[in-house]
Amino acid sequence: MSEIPKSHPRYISLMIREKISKAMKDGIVHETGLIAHGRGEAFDYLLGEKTIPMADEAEKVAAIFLLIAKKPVISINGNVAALVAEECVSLGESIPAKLEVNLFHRTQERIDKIVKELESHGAKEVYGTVGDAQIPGLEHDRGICDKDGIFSSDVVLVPLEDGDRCQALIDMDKTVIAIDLNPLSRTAKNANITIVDNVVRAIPNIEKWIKKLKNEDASYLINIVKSFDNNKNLQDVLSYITKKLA
Ligand code: PTJ
Repeated sequence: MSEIPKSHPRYISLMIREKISKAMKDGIVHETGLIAHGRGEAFDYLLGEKTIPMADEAEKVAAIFLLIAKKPVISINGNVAALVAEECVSLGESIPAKLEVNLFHRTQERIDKIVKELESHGAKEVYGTVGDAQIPGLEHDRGICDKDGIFSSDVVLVPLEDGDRCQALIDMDKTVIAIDLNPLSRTAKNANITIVDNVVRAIPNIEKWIKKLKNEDASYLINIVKSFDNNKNLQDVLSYITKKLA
């Protein structure tokens, strides 16, 4: 990695770029993942590169859905593995939830590399290598998934998602929690719970909420979920950004 002095005003953002760039050279991130990252950076800049209150609220609700789920799964792609592999393993253990590698640009080589990356951070079992099921309505490799993983899940956490798969999972009656810095994306609009935050902040913050809420009474948790309105939350995010620009 190139040397970036800690005193640089954009140190964190530049370090994240370095991670993505290295992971692309290592074959974990697809080259278009760099473009996706750049788009994310632009939206993160508009948010002030911090977890805004609406994101924190969505992260809390996401934690509750993951806690009350019977078969929760965290979907992992190249960018997520590059940025938060360790944090996803830790989140999976805290819920507990399965991890499944599910790629837009699917190759066996990338799947194997991402599985190894997750295992190097302590993952004991990673789904996504079998590919013995198909998400209905998706005519693309991204529809391939594991029968014992995403296919039979009830709640799926999908960081950095493409809109079509998000909708297809909802059509399968799954609850979809999306993490997407772009509040205008199809994924953001389609998901049941949309977290407009950077994965590097969102994943650890969901885990913080898991730990805080794990022993709470079910009726208390259900009341929090009932009072959450995803469309309103997204509108509030857009108002937050526009006020910041004014
Ligand atoms: O690894 P693969 O093969 O599964 O491919 C992954 C990418 C990301 C290339 C693929 O899913 C893709 O093309 O995604 P999109 O359609 O470009 O969408 C990515 C979305 O994630 C965009 O709306 C970005 O704003 C958002 N995004 C990018 N970086 C981050 C992010 N959201 C949260 N945290 C980030 N760090």
